[in-house]
Amino acid sequence: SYRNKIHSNFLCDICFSEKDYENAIKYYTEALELNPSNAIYYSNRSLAYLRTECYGYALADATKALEVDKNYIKGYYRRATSNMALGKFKAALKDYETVVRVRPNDKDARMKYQECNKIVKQKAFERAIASDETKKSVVDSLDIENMTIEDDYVGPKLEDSKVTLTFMKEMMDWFKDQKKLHRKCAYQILVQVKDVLSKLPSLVEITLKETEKITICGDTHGQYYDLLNIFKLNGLPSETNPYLFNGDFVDRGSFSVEVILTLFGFKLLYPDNFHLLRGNHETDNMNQMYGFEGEVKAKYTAQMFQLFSEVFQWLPLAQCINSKVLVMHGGLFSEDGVTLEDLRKIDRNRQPPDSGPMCDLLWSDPQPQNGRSISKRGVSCQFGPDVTERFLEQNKLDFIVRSHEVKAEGYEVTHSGKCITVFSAPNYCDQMGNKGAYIHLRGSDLKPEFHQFTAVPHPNVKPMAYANTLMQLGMM
Ligand SMILES: [Mn+2]
Repeated sequence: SYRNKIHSNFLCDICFSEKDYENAIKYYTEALELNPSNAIYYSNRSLAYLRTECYGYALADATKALEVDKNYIKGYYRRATSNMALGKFKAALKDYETVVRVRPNDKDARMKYQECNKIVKQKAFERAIASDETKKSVVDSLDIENMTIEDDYVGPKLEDSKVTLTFMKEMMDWFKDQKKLHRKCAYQILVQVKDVLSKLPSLVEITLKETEKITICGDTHGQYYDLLNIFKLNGLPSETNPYLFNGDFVDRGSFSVEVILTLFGFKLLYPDNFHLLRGNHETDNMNQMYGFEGEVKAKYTAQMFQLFSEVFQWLPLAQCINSKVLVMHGGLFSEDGVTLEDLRKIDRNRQPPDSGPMCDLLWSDPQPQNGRSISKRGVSCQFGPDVTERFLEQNKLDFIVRSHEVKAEGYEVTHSGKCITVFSAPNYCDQMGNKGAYIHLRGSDLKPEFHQFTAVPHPNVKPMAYANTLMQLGMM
């Protein structure tokens, strides 16, 4: 009823204006215990799950809302958004279709239907050309040598086609002033880094000497100014100041191009002392929804996005330090018995599959209780302390370091110290109020040492500015 709607919107406003989605979820869960047949509560909790990236739970709640009241229009929108977030575009389209049928004069509904329909058609087209022969690399169709740099470009240029420390410093300052690197230089970096990454194994193994230390950073998600702050606090990367960035460099934050070109530049400058692992956001489906594809198209071209996609496919999936610490973006596996040898053998040059070890490395999350559960995200699984224990024992490891989840303190130690989460995007999406963190590991004892930091200001371009309109906050 109308009164009900006003009432629930009012409650929703209180919870959501504070951006305290965890408490909003708690609140609606309590409300549902008292009144389990309230479609609005399911629908509102679904939105809170969407905001906290629990797309599997969001989908379940939207479905439940529609079971309770199949005429509840918002339920269809929520279910559609959940499916979009999970890359299930056809299922999403069905719900938008329903809304348009019920409300033929609703312009907003029609617009969303058309936007979703466009994606479904585009995906069908992509599948059709993908099955024609093996896909050609963008590299073969580029003539970088003959790209000219216009006289009025006064920004950084590679020196003899090489990335140098001077170039890196100039480029970081250039980006800081919101200026664009010349496309020729961007292409040079991409082609060279593809070559470097493609020569690495899927599981990278490094050894730290007694006196050496490495810095491990988690998700950066296009927060370029926070990345610069990490370098300010912890020193620029160098041969004696090695870094490992653990995936999810792009999407959400609107300075993803700047983040990724900076990270790729350092990979070229210090290939043996600067490490990058793939996250679940270094993938086509995520980039289409969460901004990176849109950002590259806005700042450069669709062709350049294709090349980024090719490079992402060559990012390694895991890294082992001194045969004792295993680092990956997501976590452990849907089945017991996976060995380091299995990880070495993964044929990674592809979009990740829906299941199996490659999917799990990018997508899984730890859980406090033993065993495994269905993923709150709707992809891969959640694994308990016993799963971690068995994996470490079988592979003679001490602990794992993973990222992938925002944490209030920037890091979290779980599974009796054997599963560590690190997240390096402070005040994630300008909303979450969390700290960022990075970890120091020393060769002498491999004991994790945590360093926290807070967000720094950035120019007035909001997160998700380049994301698909259906994923933008006001649209859900
Ligand atoms: Mn992630």
